[in-house]
Amino acid sequence: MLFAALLMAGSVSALWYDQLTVDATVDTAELDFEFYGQPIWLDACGLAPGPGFFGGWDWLAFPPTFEEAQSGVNAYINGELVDGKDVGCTNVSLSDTDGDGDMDTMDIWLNNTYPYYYTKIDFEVHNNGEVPIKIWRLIVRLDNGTEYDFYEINADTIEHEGMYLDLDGDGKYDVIMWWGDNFGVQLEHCQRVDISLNIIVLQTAKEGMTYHFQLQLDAVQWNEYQPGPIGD
Ligand SMILES: [Ca+2]
Ligand SMILES: [Ca+2]
Ligand SMILES: [Ca+2]
Ligand SMILES: [Ca+2]
Repeated sequence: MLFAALLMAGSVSALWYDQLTVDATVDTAELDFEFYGQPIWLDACGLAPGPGFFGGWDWLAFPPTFEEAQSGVNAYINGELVDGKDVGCTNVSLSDTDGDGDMDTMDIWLNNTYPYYYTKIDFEVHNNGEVPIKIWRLIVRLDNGTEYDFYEINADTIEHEGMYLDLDGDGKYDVIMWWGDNFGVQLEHCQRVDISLNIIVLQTAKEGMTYHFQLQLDAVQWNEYQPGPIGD
């Protein structure tokens, strides 16, 4: 009985579950989605020094105090420019980790950054499968293998208070990140949705470091959506 139940659970999960990275065996023809096109981000590495969106001068923003974060106040993200300072830069790259021809994983590098360094990444998610989907989970994966899962039920953490991440595992937070609210949004076949991330480097980060982390999105068939973990 137990064995049969497990088998059933396995096949059910294969139906509603497209884990965007790693395991091609859970990918189905019916449910598929991808990072669409090219992300756009501030202070791309390689830009010539200069102001604005097309220049390499660094951007600054100030994270909220702990009390402000608790009450849901976002950072003072006002895109202030450092006066002609071009020290750090941001790199973003998409990859197709399961070889099915669509981009499923985003890598983010913060190069030579320092406290209050600010960057913003805009990207699109596209339903290239056949069934309507909902974005269910965001996974943040660090170089040391640590993974953080976020769902609609804990969306406050990353939509308002901000997600604090210790990227190098030294026990001190390095960045705080905010994420636009797109959990549970239904995407029909061929539809796309815009998502943006704001990242601020914290005072407890090391200067001169390259910080790297990875983002992965999971979506489920629209009628299987739940605002938290499914089947655990
Ligand atoms: Ca895919
Ligand atoms: Ca720069
Ligand atoms: Ca892929
Ligand atoms: Ca750290």
